[in-house]
This record gives sequence, C-alpha cells and structure tokens, in this order.
Amino acid sequence: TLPSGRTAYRQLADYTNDLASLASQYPTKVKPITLRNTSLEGRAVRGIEISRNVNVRDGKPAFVMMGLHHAREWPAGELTIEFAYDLLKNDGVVPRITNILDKARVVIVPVVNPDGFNLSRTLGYEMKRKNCRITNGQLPTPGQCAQSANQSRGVDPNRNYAGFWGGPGASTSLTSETYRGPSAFSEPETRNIQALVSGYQATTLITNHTYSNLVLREPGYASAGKTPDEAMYKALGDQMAAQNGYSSQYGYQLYDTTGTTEDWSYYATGGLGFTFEHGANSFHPAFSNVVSYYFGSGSTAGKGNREAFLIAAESTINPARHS
Ligand code: 0X9
Ligand code: ZN
Repeated sequence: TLPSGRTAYRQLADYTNDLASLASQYPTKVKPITLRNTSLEGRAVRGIEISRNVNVRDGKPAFVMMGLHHAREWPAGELTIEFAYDLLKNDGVVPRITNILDKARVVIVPVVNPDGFNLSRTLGYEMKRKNCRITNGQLPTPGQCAQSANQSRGVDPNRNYAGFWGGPGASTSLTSETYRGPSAFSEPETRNIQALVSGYQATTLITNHTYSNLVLREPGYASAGKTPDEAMYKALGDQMAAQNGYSSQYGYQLYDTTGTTEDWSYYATGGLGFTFEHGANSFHPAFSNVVSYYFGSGSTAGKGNREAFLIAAESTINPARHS
C-alpha cells in the first residue's frame, strides 16, 4: 500500500486537497508553498516544504522534487506526493527519515503543469503533453485549450528552460510536442520552477517523468560535454539507479534535448538535477504499477524509487560522500 493509501490516480483537486491536509495535519513540519505565477488558465501551482521546524528560516539544504511537467505522465505526480506522505508518516519511525527532516528541507511540487494535467486526467484528452498556450504571448480563453483544434498546441515546459535554449532536440513549431516556446522562460510553469529552485538553492533535484526506466543526468545535449561534477553526478545517479533498477545515463543517450529542467538548473545553480523516467512502456499504466514503481517489484522488490528518493534527499546533507 502506498504511504497515502491511495488506490487510484489523483485528479488535480485531489492534489490540492492532499497538500492542504498535510499542511494542516503537520503544521510544524509542512509549509504550504504557492509558486510565483498562476498557470495560463489561472490555476495556482502548489507545493509543500517539509522539514523539522519548517517555519524557522535556518537555511538547511534543500532537495526539490517535481512531477507532471508533462500532462499525461500521471505516475510522475503520484510518486512525488507519495514521498511527502512517506516522510511525514515515518518521521520518528525510520531513522533515515528522521535524519532527513532534522538536516534538510524537502520541497515537493507534484503538478508543475496543472492546465495540461487537468485536460489529460479529467477533460478526456489523455495524451496531452504540453501546457495550454494557444497563441504566443496571449492567455487562452476559457475552454479554448480543450477544443480539438487546439489540443496539439502548447509549449513543452521541458524545452522552455534557459539551458541551451534554442539548440537541438526542440522544435520551433507551436504544434510540435517539443515546441520550445518563443523565448526561454516564456511560460509561467518554467518561470515558477526557476524561482523555486533558485530561491531554495536546491542542491539536488529530481523531475519525475514517464517512461523508459531511466535515471538521467547532464548533459542532455551531447555537444555540451561532461559537467565538471561528472564523478559526483554519476556516483549519485548510479546509487539511485541501483535502488530503482533503472539505467543510469546521460540525458542525451535517450536523445538530445535543450531547454529541459536540469539543462538549466545544473548550469545555472550547480545543483545536481536528474530526470527520472518511470516505467517500462506507458505514460500512465494501471494505477497498481505506481505501487511497484514506489516500492519496487521483482528484482527490485523492497527497493524501488522510495529508496532512490531517500538517497537524493540525503545527498543534500553531504553531496561529497557520493564521489
Ligand atoms: O523528452 C523529454 O522531455 C523527456 N522524456 S519524456 O518522454 N518524459 O517526454 C526526456 C528528457 C530528458 N533529457 C534528455 N533526453 N536529454
Ligand atoms: Zn515527460
């Protein structure tokens, strides 16, 4: 059973309610966060910060975990919020978790792209990937995003960051699934994460996606070359992959991209950013798969992403020990 006890995919309102109820249930350990910008359709983008005495500004290092840049990748949001439940349920029970709350801050944003997710999860266009940009520089009118003529429009939030923006592996066409947008950080979703990751000075981040069973690190674009932190970056990726059973590799080994989350975050902040691609072959398989992704199954039984996420959180406390 998942830490929250859920047995079906959440809708957007479930994420909103669950974040709010965690904040009211654990007022000294959970601080609600509203990101800087509303979405194009006017939705708040919400998260929580988790730590011991969370309302004290003590400068503990931060691990940021996000889900649902891509609307159809439903397990990405589930795994992100389940880790929050796990930390809060097992603080004081599991010593590793107690230690994480003592020494670090964990920042959880399960739904980066609420407009796209709402369309995919609730309004019937399940394969929606991008945001709800219909015309560059303009807000969509109500209902416009759901119209069939517009479903293929939108900016890919994972091509809109300012890391190598404008390079290969991203499109200039509004109807392409990898449309980069008219300029870097043109979209509220990416500006939100820019402000969040910069504000927390996140030393490690995971952006959850589906699918392909991968732990991806920089470079996302082969010509960028290895990072100066390659030894530490690889060691951390490999340790996490040893737990969830995925392949630990460079982003570009999947394919070249530019403007993805960690293409920006690593080079802008020096924090170690990873894209996790969960699952073998489906963007949102039956919900029971989420349980396996979280706790492992088969050769990874008892391990899984839970253990990988714990390692990521612990890495903020002492990154150097991973080298
Ligand atoms: O293309 C993406 O944005 C990610 N895959 S997905 O199927 N979830 O859309 C992968 C991006 C990872 N980075 C690189 N491949 N460079
Ligand atoms: Zn994705």
